[in-house]
Amino acid sequence: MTASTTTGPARGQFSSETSSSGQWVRQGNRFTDRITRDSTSAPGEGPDEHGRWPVEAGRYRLVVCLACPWAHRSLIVRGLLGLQDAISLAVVDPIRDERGWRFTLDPDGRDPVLGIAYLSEAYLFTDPDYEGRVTVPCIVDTVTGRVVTNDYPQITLDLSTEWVDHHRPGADGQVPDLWPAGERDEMQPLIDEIYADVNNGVYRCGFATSQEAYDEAFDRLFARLDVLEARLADRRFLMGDEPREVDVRLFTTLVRFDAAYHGHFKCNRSKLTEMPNLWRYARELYRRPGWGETVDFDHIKRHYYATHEQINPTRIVPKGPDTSVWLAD
Ligand SMILES: N[C@@H](CCC(=O)N[C@@H](CS)C(=O)NCC(=O)O)C(=O)O
Repeated sequence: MTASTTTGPARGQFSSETSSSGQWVRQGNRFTDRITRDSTSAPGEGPDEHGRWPVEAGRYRLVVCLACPWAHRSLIVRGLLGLQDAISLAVVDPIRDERGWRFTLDPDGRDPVLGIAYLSEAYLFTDPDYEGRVTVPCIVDTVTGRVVTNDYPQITLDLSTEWVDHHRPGADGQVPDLWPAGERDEMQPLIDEIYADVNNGVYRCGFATSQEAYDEAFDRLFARLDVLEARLADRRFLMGDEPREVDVRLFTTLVRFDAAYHGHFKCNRSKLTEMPNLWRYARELYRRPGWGETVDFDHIKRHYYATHEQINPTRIVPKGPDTSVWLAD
């Protein structure tokens, strides 16, 4: 008899996002406006009638937590496309308190541009009735103080397609095409599978509150990793010789795998270092300009182990694993 049939699903980490069978079901993204080239708003104005804000260098602030894989995507893409001068960056403390993400890494505990101490202030200013989780990444408008978007899959695509006039040679010394029109039809299904089974799959393992839900998420996760392991047997990156958007999305989960998901989320059939092609691939990305320099293992470990109280009530952060393997010969 399994744990869940004897005891029933436990209360979830986020009970409003836990199904009756103990599955983790992620909340939707509340703010889905976009910053686009075809916005009909003038500079300094808010969104047009279609929720499109004007592209303007220096106007918007990207808010990230360095521990968060969804936020990490936008940090990598912003750097690879050389958008650092066009879109400023705010980094929150990896540990949330009962009011959520805090700007405690900044002088006086306030974001110097937005002037707020908690990200929830921007969310509630934008929507006073908002009751969901306040999440990173998000883009905040520095003119009005409103949250434009926390729609993380769209944020990176828009950095590639809508901010082209502000692309500069990025970390790589070039402007990579992360979302080539001719590859999108092949890339999108891969992105969707990786999201369902890997990016979100590790959370479905970690936040499951029944044995069946965990088993199902675990099996799907490693089945998908096996498929990706096979795909990378004869490809340098997922689409070929150059990294693409899909590689950004897989990398941000892989780089957290051994440090957080293997132990904290019980994703422990194999370590990343035990899957040779995925390990070769992740390490190669890590060593490229604009990738490894965005990884903060201290923030990653402290965030996961010290934030999810129901999974790790002692909040003890493990000393291992040895992350020097990422750069070792
Ligand atoms: N926006 C998505 C994904 C982004 C996300 O989950 N970010 C996490 C950090 S990795 C977050 O901000 N969590 C805040 C919380 O759980 O209160 C969501 O709502 O689930």
